[in-house]
Amino acid sequence: MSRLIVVSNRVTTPKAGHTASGGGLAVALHAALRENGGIWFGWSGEVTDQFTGHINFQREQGVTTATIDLEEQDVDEYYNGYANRTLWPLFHYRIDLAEYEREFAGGYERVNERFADTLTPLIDPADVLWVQDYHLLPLGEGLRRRGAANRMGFFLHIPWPPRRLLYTLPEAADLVRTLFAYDVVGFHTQEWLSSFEDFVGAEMGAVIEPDGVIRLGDRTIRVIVCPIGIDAAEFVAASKSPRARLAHRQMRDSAVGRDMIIGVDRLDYSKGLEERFLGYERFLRDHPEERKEVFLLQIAPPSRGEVASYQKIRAGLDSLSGRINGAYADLDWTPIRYVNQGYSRDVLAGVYRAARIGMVTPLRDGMNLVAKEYVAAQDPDDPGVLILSRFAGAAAQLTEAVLVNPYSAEELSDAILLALRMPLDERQRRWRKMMDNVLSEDVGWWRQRFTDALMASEATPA
Ligand code: ADQ
Repeated sequence: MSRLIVVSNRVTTPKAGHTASGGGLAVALHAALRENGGIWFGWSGEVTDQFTGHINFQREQGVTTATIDLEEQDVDEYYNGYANRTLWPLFHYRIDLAEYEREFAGGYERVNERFADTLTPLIDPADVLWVQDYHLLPLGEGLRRRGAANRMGFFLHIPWPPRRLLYTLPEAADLVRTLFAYDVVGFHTQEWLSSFEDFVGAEMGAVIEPDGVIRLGDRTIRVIVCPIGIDAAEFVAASKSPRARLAHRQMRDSAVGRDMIIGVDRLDYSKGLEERFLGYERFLRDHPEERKEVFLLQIAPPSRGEVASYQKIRAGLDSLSGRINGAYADLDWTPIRYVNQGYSRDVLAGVYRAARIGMVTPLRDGMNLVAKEYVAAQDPDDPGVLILSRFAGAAAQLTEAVLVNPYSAEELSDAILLALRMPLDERQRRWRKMMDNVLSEDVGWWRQRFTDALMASEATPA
């Protein structure tokens, strides 16, 4: 069996009771790496004065992590710059927020070259490489230039934007061309994959063949739809843990008979938090009789605080939640409980279980794992209702959710009312179908599906 090398921007190790986001991904990748005696390569998260290319190896639970430190300028231009101020907004359809600075593009290229330089000596001819996400689009091309003839795959965790939006990026075609260095490229949904085909077909003259084969010049890649899941068994177990039970009881006690609506999201403009608050406000305004029967608990730990658009969204939410609470709160009732903290998975699972409604309403989301976690944590005898944005990748699988357009306050308000009134048998029927999907297409399934496609591909060396 070949050794697997996973590469991602950050290397994270799963720890019991951790609060870091992407925990499920870390667990899944660790499992794959353990099976194949693999390496996980990426940035340590640390900053150094002068980049040396020194690799820090660590071995934990059968997995080797190999990390490098970056310079401050790298972090500014590559991570806070090109990744989070250029590609992230653009790929989430927010060209109004995307910043196109040559410095950022230069820093992105430099760091991808640094990754390629330091990784190349670690690669054996039989290794299989799997590169993760938008931070490292051109890495495969850099490795090929240095002679790597290995099987290489790339997975994109965020949406692929429509052709006309992507074209606003000055170096779009050059950047997208680098993806043809891989053998397999994976997306969460058919929609993202189709947008990719549309771009490379219409703007770059690539030839789209049946079965996901795409040719560009002398390069051939395979594109696949490979939706990520959660570690469902672990999450179900977490929802029954003593900490989850305690959190569940505390939430129920503090709800004093009211129905809880839960939202859990990184504080990010793509998650539709302002629109969610406005939809909830609309519900309160239009249904005075329901007011004290519900409350919204929104958990949103701050992320990417060095980027101005994130400071802005944070300030916007502070003021919006304050305004709504100011307008509607009473001595014995606060309509929105807004919390900016991270919680352990056990506690989150208990909180999800206590919520009558899970509200997951991103404006755009590659997949959205919170939707799946909410489903996995429910009590089968008395499950809650998932309200899910049509614009999350998860909507392609969780078709039994109450699907909404997150831009419409009216639709959100209607969905809340529908969910509150939904009879038990309908809740159970919808939940069962969603749960079947969450259990069968879990994170292990995702990883297997991708690595199978990669192993079945012909390595197409440089
Ligand atoms: P994210 O944008 O981070 O991931 P998501 O898929 O929802 O979005 O995952 C967030 C994770 O963070 C979840 O596991 C959630 O439980 C956790 N989390 C959020 N708030 C938390 C809190 N307060 N405390 C503890 N944990 C918290 C990106 C893409 C997604 C895609 C994933 C995986 O944007 O679309 O689903 O990668 O591919």
